[in-house]
Amino acid sequence: MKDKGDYLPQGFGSREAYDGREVATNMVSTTKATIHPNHKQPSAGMNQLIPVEAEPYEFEFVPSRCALLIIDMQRDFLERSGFGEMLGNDVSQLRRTIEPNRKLLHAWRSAGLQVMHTREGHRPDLADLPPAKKKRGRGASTIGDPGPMGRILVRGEAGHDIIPELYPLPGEPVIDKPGKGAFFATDLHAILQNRGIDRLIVTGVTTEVCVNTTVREANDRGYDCLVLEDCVGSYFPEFQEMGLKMIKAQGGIFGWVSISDKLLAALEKHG
Ligand code: C5J
Repeated sequence: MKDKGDYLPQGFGSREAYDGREVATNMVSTTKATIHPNHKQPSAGMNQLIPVEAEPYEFEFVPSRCALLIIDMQRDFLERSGFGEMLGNDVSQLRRTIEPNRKLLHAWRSAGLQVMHTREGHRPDLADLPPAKKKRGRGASTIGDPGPMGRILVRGEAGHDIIPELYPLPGEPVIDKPGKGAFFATDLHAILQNRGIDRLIVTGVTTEVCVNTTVREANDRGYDCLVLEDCVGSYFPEFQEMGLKMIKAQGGIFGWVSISDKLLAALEKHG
């Protein structure tokens, strides 16, 4: 059994930082629903209603009640020679989201606002992996098999972890999810409720799969979601386009769509 410190991305985060992380995982129950002492308090401006230019119409939110939810920015999906690329996908379609996410994450943290991360993956014994999910795809390698960065989509493996550029800080919950949606079989809803969150800024990968599923789940639980076009990515350009259209269609049937510059401008103006 590898030591979890072995999985830290090179040059990023210390072993102490990793151990101190607030991890919301289905493998072991270590969730602490407290805000880490390092967490900066948001300024008074962050308690007021802020409008952001968006489609199908303006998105309004109170920043202190809104979490940045970053979906599955995992090494196996995004890195060159990861599992995604091994399947023949063009990872540059996802990698273009790294820099806008990095800028947004920096601004969000600097304003003392809440950040949460998710990772798709399974227990090492695959007890939470539905046989149907394992079988589907029919590729030579599938979930649980050895991949370029450890066992594919298995918790604790290098490829399952979050890319160094967006690595979670202590106090930022990491939601380990066995499904596509971040609410299924996780404690995300409880954490959001405990923290008084009613709006989500959703970013990450992939637009039509885990981002869309999570936005739909959030919508059914009463959250308003803003999805940032430049901060979400798909291996398939046509799915990127349609995935976003589906969210904002019919007067915002699942939520709103904008770009990170517009959100950052709104934060700066009112912060
Ligand atoms: C995610 C996937 N994260 N595409 N997973 O969207 O299988």
